[in-house]
Amino acid sequence: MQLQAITMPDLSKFDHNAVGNPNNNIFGLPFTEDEARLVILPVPWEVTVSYGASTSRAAEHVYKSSKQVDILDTDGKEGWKQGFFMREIDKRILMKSDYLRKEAELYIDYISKGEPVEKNKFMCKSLKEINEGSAKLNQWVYEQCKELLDRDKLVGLLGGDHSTSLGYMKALGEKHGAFGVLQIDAHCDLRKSYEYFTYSHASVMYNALNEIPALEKLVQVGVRDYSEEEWNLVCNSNYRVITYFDKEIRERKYEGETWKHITDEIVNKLPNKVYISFDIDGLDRKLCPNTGTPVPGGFEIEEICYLIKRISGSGRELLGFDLVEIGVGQNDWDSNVGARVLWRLCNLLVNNHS
Ligand SMILES: [Mn+2]
Repeated sequence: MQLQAITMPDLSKFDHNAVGNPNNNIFGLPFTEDEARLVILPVPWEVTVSYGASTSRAAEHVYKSSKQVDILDTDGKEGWKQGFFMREIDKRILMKSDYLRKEAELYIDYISKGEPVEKNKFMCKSLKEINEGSAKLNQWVYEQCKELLDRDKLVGLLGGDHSTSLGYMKALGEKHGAFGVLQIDAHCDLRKSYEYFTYSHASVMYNALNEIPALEKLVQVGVRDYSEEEWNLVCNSNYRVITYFDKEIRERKYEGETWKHITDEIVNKLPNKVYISFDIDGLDRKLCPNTGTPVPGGFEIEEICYLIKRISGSGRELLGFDLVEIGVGQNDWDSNVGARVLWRLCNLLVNNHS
């Protein structure tokens, strides 16, 4: 592979304590894509969401809120100086998502009344269109991520719903071989074609396990809402899937175990290469009030950052991350929190590689 010449960004005129220059990119940083070590790929897609919609608009809101984040890498290494850059939101993807979302709403409404899909030609056509559109989206994400990885960029995917990260995980598997996924989530996302949507947000890890042989271990933390089908899949996975339920973690803490002790155990379950799939609903709802499928319970941001730092500290390689299911509400609280989580993830990823 030919390595491209790395253009070092000139930060001499950049005052990170000053008011943000509106012409700058995410977090008010002055990097171009070529200069940036880490590229954020927005994926404005939420066709199969089952409850609250809005996450297809999250990336533009997070981008706006990111300008308010103070540029300080609290984990130490000033990783941001290597450059973060967010690509423009692809309007065609957003429009396609809006169009198919409308079809999905009619379809979900229809099947929720217990009507059989096979008997309704219109519904069959909708379902086909949605499944084909989702497969195309996966291919698009795969191609974008592959191209970035081939240029030796670190990639952070910003959803969109949780289905958006499948293509990215595929590209990583091809590039890196065996790897593990740390999934922070209130849900397992292990349902087989939920509501007959092959690429449902609720099926992303089921599909990843099926379609990505390099994915050797899936470690889920914070799960507190799951079906019997998912529970059986975890139990019969021969430890390919290990789930740390929110309830279990809390009970262990009540019994006096420390988060440090529990994170030691979680880290030890992971292989040497780790991808982080961060569904914002893994956090306490006060931090993501408008996420699509909120559930009581959940983590503080710092608990998750600590876990990721411990993975880094163990010598494991962080391959990349996604941050998905951020909602958009009346005020900018969701995107404000989202931008701060994104900032931490970007720094933790870059610091792992320096
Ligand atoms: Mn999820």
